[in-house]
Amino acid sequence: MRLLIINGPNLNMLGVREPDIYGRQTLADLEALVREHCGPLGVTPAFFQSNHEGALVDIIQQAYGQQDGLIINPAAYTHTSVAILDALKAVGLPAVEVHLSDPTAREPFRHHSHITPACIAAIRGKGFAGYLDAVDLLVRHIRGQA
Ligand code: CA2
Repeated sequence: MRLLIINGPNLNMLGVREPDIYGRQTLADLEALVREHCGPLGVTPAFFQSNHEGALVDIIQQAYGQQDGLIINPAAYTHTSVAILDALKAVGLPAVEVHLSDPTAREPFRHHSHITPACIAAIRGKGFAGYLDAVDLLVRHIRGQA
């Protein structure tokens, strides 16, 4: 099973700034953790991070026919991007939305997600563990369909 893990704008700054909110570990640490978790499950993960909305739309489109599922932390685009919502709907792959923090417990402008309607689940506020839960959820979902 192939899963693509997509991280949006500023998540390349993990471990560099704002450790109180996002922790001290880096994006490379996150990717290594997910890779380690995927191995015994027979999942091949691929990773992509971009600060650009169009690049995120492109990679979602490219996943069509190539990946079995998507894990996406759209970061700030969560709250603004109809383009990412439309791309997820267009490819129709099972997707899980992940947030390190719980945006619904932060500023009001973070409370709404444009992305959730295109996802089978949204996991918020569990830090890196949320990505591992997303892998488990997708594996159950995709194998359950087979
Ligand atoms: O909690 C999350 O994962 C968010 O998606 C993170 C976004 C934020 O806009 C969303 O509301 C919730 C921000 C990502 C910024 O990442 C940084 C990481 C380290 C240092 C600075 C920013």
